[in-house]
Amino acid sequence: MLSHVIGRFRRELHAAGDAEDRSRQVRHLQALELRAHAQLPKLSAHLEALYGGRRDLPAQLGTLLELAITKGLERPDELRQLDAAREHDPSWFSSHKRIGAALYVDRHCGTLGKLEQEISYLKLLNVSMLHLMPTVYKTPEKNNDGGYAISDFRSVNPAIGTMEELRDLFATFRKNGISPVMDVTVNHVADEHAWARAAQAGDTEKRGYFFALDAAGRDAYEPHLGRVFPDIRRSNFTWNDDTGRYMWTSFMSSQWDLNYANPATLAAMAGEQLFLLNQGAEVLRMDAVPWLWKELGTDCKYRPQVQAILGTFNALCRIAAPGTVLLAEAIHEPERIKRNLGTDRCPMAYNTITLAHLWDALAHADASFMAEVLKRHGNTAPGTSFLNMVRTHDEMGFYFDKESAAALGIDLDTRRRGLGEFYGGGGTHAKAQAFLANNNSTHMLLTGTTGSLAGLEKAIEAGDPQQMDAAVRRIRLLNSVLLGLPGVPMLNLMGGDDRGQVNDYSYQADETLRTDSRWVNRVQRDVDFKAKSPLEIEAMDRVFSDTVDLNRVRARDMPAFDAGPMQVIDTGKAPVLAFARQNGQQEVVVLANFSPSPQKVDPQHLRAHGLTEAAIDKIGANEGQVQSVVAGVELAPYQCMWLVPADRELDRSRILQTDPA
Ligand code: OTU
Repeated sequence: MLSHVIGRFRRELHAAGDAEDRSRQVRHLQALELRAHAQLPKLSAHLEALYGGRRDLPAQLGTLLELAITKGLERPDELRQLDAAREHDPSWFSSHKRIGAALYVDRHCGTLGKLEQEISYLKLLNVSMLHLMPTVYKTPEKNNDGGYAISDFRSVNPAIGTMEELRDLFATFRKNGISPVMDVTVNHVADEHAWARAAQAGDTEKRGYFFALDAAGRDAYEPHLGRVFPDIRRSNFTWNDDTGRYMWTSFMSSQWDLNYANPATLAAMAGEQLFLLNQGAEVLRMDAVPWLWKELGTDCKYRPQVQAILGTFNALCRIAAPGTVLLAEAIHEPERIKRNLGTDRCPMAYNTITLAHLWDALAHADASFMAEVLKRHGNTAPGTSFLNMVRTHDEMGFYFDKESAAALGIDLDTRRRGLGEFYGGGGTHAKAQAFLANNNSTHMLLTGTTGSLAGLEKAIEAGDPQQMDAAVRRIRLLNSVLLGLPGVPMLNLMGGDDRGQVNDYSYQADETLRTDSRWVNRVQRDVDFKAKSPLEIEAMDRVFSDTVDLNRVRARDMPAFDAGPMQVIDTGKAPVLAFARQNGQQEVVVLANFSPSPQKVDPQHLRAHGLTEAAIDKIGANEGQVQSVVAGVELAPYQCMWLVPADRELDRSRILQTDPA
């Protein structure tokens, strides 16, 4: 099959273009053939899992190979060079120098042109991976789910810029070592997408990309399905007059689920992904992956075929654009999100452990649950990486590992109800909004920015410097742990986390947004100090300075935070999370006090990790100061330390001095 496909391309190339271009393309075709040959066994296995038994399976394989080769030949030279460089650096996306961030262009600075002027800001934060939220695409005017109802992956929202400006911005990012991340809503497209419009106009081929059910079909599936937005959506299906059918809409009514039982859908979506990669996107965020395969009588989530779909997308990217990576987005229990994570699926995946446990440990002043989960799920296989966040643009997802909870005798419903009360009940430093009374479990889902959840909003309202200080320390603690865990840390600029921005309640006055409280943590960037109290300005300054400092130390001084394992350390102190990281160059012990009281860590727990006599806290107030650990380590309230053995570190820092960063 492959040689047939390649042969056709070779013949076409020999008949086209000038001699120099022809030899360049023929050489690249050879590289593409080698990559395709390497991916063929996996690609064939994935298609067998999806479409085994279909007589046209070989033809489907041929279609996908042709797609990958075509897009590979279209790939610009500069991106081919990036591919070549990264084929020898497979962990390009997961080194300690990798720090991510995510923002809404419209809410952060307005346009792509203005974002280009923020390169120095991003470099000050040591951001080297930037997710442009999907409002950057052409989407329906209303009911577009914050950009996650995409009408055209090949058009930019005209209010934000043009596709040409986006390509130019990606090139500027590349020159500055920033990898662009773009969303691909692999589960659905907007009802205004060309495929949906064609289906509505009677195109039966495009209608086959979707689920267009009669009432009986809808009633057969519905009873087994959960509902993502139970308070906003009464059903997983939406009647459409033009198709005369109920369209499958797991999310908002404008988001039509795609039908991957139809191989044409798979090929079409793969084409959109390879298009985006050839514009210069380097990471594709595969949205809502659990929902990708529907099976009657099931809840249609995490079906085994999902991995085959992701594996197919990954194989095609490895052929056409090997210097890129797929990121699986799913917010569920660690065991389930790790099913999407693999070098033959998505090498990166959202990490729900940080999203749930950083806040759980803070609420309980107790990190033992987090430690238990990290022991089981904190590490990922070689060649893969978590994306670690304190918060995202969505609701807080308290998805906990059941085994770890059982091991500690934790009742999860009680735990979740307690967190709902702590963060949303109004009786603590936190200020969160209810998102939905989630009918799938007994806990209320919550929304809120890091600043408001950590206590900044209430401290500023109260004009209370002590509360403000505690809130700033909590935010520093969360970020210090995030930056030290295995994975790529993602700074949530969508919620203003670089500057401790608090909840933005303006959505409540917007008819089209007011039922979706996730908008409370999707803030308009607010750096207008005129309207702020001195206390709020001081808080923003401290959070920003902490963020800059922590990111700089990680990116510059912490090779032990490269992709690689962590080892949880039992210190006997429940409020303290302790773990060791090491690679050939450096050994680090991270100690994090999640309580408002000082905690002392006994030296016996440190010796096994190289900390016997003296240590340097790389994020200490006096960076580089040597401190004795013979008598143990004292942690102030909410303090985190990155401890390295002083003797080895001093040697290393001498090397650093001769080797300009
Ligand atoms: C994802 O949602 C996006 O992050 C949300 O912003 C979108 O609304 C949604 O997909 C549809 O595109 O984990 O895997 O609970 O937070 O569905 C899907 C609601 C997700 C979303 C959740 C999330």
